[in-house]
Amino acid sequence: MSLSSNFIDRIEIFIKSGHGGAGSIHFRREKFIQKGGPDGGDGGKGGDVIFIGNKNISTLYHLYHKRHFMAHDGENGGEKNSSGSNGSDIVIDLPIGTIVTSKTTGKILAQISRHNERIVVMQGGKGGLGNSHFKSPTNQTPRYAQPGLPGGEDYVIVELQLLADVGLVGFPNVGKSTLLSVVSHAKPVVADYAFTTLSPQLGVVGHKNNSFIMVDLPGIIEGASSGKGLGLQFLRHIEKCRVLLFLIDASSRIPVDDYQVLKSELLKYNKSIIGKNFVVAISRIDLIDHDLLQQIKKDFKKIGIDIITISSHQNRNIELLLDRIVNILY
Ligand SMILES: Nc1nc2c(ncn2[C@@H]2O[C@H](COP(=O)(O)OP(=O)(O)OP(=O)(O)O)[C@@H](O)[C@H]2O)c(=O)[nH]1
Ligand SMILES: [Mg+2]
Repeated sequence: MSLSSNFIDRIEIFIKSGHGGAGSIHFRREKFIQKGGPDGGDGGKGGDVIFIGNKNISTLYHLYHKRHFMAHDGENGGEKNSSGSNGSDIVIDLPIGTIVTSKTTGKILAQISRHNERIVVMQGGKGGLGNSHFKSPTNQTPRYAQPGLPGGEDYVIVELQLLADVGLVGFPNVGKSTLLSVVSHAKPVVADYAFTTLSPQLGVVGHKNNSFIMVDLPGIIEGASSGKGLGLQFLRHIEKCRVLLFLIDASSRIPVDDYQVLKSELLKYNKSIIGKNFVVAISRIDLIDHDLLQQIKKDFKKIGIDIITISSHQNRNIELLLDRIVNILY
């Protein structure tokens, strides 16, 4: 599976279906036949705008540089009853779990749930009938043909519902990116300061015949739910993960407090987030001594949380952590 680190989960694009071709007004002209009848052919149908589910893509990055998607117009009808050809459709690949909403009406136009699922979101205009259709006993020479009908056009919002199987959630600088770099081939930037990660980074984690997508999200700070730090934008990302992996720094003053603050920020943003499955991991345990680690375990036990204590640098308990995640996912 190819994943782009240029992560985009919501984008506005313009879509337009094709105009139908006009019917033709034409009369047969043959040698020695004085008055040939009408032989104007029909216009072709305009192309449709079609979305198709593609399990091999997981972001909307491919839409980023294009943004305008237009199907072709149908051709006009011709003489000798020849029909104009239909305009070709425009087909847009979307990851599974994408919702497309009209910007104009707010209506959901498509919800992609399966690989190869095809949804025609905008029909092309019908082609017009040529004048040969309008011959009648009283009108042998109809000088009329239908025009093609227009297609549609709209700005639509394309948005991923599901971002990843597992989302890394924590304060800045707790080692989220480091963990992702240890469990996957992703190479997020790691540095000893807050807000190193500014946009989500995806990685594929393979573990004992299972694989899942983990996303490293920008750090949360107290007040994030009211827009502090990187604010609401990444809380939206958290909503879109199946399982949350809370990462709490062992070397922080009181780790259990950090956990409570983190949880309450999420709750303030959206109560349903807390109903998600989650795992709490204490990171960077190589920075603290044995006694402190025991204290942290006790503190979390008191609030009924079974933590996993890890060190990405020393590769401690990483397998155990992945076991637990896989157990929840599968
Ligand atoms: N001692 C120790 N340091 C670690 C460990 N994991 C990460 N670090 C260090 O902690 C610092 C922050 O790591 P990052 O992975 O960038 O942290 P982050 O949570 O992604 O930070 P933001 O992107 O700013 O939110 C870096 O200096 C890492 O080298 C660990 O297991 N042990
Ligand atoms: Mg980071």
